[in-house]
Amino acid sequence: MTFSRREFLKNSAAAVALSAIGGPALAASGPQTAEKWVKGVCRYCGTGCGVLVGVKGDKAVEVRGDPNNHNAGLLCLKGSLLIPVIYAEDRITEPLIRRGGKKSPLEKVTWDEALEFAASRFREAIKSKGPDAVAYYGSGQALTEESYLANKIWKAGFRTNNVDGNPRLCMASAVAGYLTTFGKDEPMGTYNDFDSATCFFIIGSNTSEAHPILFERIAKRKQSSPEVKVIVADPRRTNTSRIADMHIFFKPGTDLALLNGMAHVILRDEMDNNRFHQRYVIFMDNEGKPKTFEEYKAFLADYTPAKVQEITGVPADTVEKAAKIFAESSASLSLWCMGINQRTRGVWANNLIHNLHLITGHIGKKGASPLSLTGQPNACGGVRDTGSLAHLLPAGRMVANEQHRKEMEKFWGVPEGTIQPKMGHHTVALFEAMAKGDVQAVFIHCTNPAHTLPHLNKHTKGLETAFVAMTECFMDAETVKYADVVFPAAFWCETEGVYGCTERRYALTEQAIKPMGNSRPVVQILMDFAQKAGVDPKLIPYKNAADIWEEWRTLSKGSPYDFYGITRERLKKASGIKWPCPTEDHPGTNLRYVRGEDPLVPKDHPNPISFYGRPDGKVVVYLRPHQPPFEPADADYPFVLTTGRVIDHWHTATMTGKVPELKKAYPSAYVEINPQDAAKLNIRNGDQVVLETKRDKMTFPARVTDTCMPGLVFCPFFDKNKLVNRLFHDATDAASREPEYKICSTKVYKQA
Ligand code: MGD
Ligand code: MGD
Ligand code: SF4
Repeated sequence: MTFSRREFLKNSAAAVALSAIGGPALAASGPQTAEKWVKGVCRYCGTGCGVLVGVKGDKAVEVRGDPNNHNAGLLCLKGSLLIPVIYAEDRITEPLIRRGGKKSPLEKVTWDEALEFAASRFREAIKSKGPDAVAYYGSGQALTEESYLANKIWKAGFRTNNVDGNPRLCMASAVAGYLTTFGKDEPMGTYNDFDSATCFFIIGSNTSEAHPILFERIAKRKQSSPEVKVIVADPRRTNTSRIADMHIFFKPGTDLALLNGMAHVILRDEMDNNRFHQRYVIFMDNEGKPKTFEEYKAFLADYTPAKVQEITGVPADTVEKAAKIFAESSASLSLWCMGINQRTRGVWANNLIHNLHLITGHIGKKGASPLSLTGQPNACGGVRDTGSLAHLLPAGRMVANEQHRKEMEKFWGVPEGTIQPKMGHHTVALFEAMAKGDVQAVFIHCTNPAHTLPHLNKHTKGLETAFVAMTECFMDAETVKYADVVFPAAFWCETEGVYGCTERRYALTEQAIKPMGNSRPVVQILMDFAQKAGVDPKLIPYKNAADIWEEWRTLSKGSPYDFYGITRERLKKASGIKWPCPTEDHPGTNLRYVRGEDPLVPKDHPNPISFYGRPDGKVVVYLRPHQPPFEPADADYPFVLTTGRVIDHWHTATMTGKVPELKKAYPSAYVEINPQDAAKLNIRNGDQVVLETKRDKMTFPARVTDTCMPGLVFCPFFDKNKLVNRLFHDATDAASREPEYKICSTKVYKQA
């Protein structure tokens, strides 16, 4: 769809107006027509707001915020407008197959035929090329029971570790960051910390648009306590900055220098917490070699504020001030998201945020924590905790660790040696392997890779080449174009299952209404498919999702992820419980690793904090130098292109695009460009502007705004008619393999 300049300007105004009411937060309200209310979790972001679904007859009619969950009854606009998504016209309600290959039309068939069609192709692939010829590509939006089950079917049933998913595009750097610093994934803090923090250090997160209800809580805290300081570090002046005391504008991709610069100032001015780091911290270089505190200080000598100014463009005195506010506040809370994770040095950037907390002791007490914001509603609980990635096994275990494999083989009742010692393909490698024919059949669940993978021109070849079976609810998802089989999935409150959000909170969505048409719950689809594909039925002995939860809860017992006390019955009553929670009478944990709070720390432990994630009980401060992004701007491609979200759309807009209020706010993609750059290039608001990268070129209408710093342009990625990922490279972080969606170089010019 193309818009005239006039229409574009009109719609931009609508977007601003709607966002002004939609974010921060709304208490969802509407006509009280519901006959009953069923408890659940919002379908969208990793904030994990509790909802109540109002049901009348056999229909869902209304969504409200759950007053008993952390969101205290509030929902943002898209959360409160979930009902029209359920009843969207393009819901897929029958199984579909393409009999004659990728170019043939999708035809309605019976469940049996669709399942057999997919299963036979998986059997053939395994027979001809072995278990690694098949793969599962999942999602941080899948229910926990679905991800746990798929992980078991593929790793223990098919015997391949080719299990990955969109959390690789999202949280992988945060996972590797926590693992390297603390020895175990998942944060130690919770949203309760928002109510005690006196400094919010928000870096690479547009909290106001991507986690609106959390932003609302920060804004309230600041309003009620004038001593609270908010620092926002972002190369864009987003809506989040409007409550900031200090906005640190810096060149994209230079965070490592900024963070080291802040650490330099903290140590130079002796604002560190010597007692804390002497007791709990060890220092290491990139090769894992131990270093002394003195060596760390010497390493930081390269990051004087003046030097940091040269690298980042941040005035030296701003670096000084930010370091001082962070160190001297009574409780500093860091929040970060994709501006940090989606980077070729995303893991290092995570480590350097942890460093600030570990040298100052801003950790393990109320309000003080490095709290990585999770994007999807169940990336934490469903994928990270269940270990549904190519290198992981459940509850913090690793594929490469023989002992961990043996533990899982014993628990799953399969012979020793069943789980392969070699890691599976991470996402980018998986789609490359599909294009080469090494992976011949893939099962895609609850994600839309044909829209969201980086370097789309390259990676859609994988979808064109491999046999693709997928679950989906909506016909307009781009990946459906490449599907050989589409299994119609029950949507959100048409089925039941657990989500685990940013703060280690597990919460149950209960089934409120029947699945639409012939669609089915995905645990049922996975079990039927696996049986037909030849997986031993003993591996899948479940009647329903509750049985799977029971197994997973039991598996967590005694592990550092212990949530054995979170039974299905408790989840039905409570609006979420935070693990660790080892017994049924345990209320859940706010401050992980803290004696007297975390049940996994013995009450008589000699230290107030026990970092039990690592065998030596210590945490690591890393000496990580600044490194530039993969593709910085240069003379030929002089701008940096960055991509991200808008408040009213969820990723590929297959859901939010169905809601008129949301669609009207953001009907199509655009490019934000700084007024100085626009003036130089003679670009006016609404003009068609070409972005040309080394991969492709595309045209977008311009929004001339000082949101972006000069030299930077921003495009949202929700619009299927303007697949901005065609412009991107697919360079990944060396450790986490997360792509650098935040930075590529581009030419910018007005369309002739
Ligand atoms: P993004 O828009 O991807 O959102 O949530 P966020 O990460 O908050 O990017 C965050 C910020 O990174 C942007 O403001 C951008 O300017 C900044 N940035 C770009 N380059 C750099 C850099 O070099 N350094 C730093 N420090 N910052 C940089 C993402 C989160 O949102 C995720 S992961 C998901 S899966 C969810 N998706 C989602 C959605 O699709 N729509 C809405 N409305 N909310 C969502 N919530 C979740
Ligand atoms: P979604 O739109 O969330 O995007 O990328 P995707 O996961 O690919 O896809 C979810 C799909 O599941 C949709 O097609 C939806 O219709 C379908 N669906 C919805 N509900 C259900 C359900 O109940 N069951 C089933 N089976 N299907 C359902 C997200 C990904 O994008 C992420 S997480 C990140 S962090 C990356 N961010 C990012 C970025 O910042 N910039 C750029 N340029 N690209 C990015 N790509 C990544
Ligand atoms: Fe849903 Fe996130 Fe909005 Fe909460 S903040 S209502 S979880 S989209």
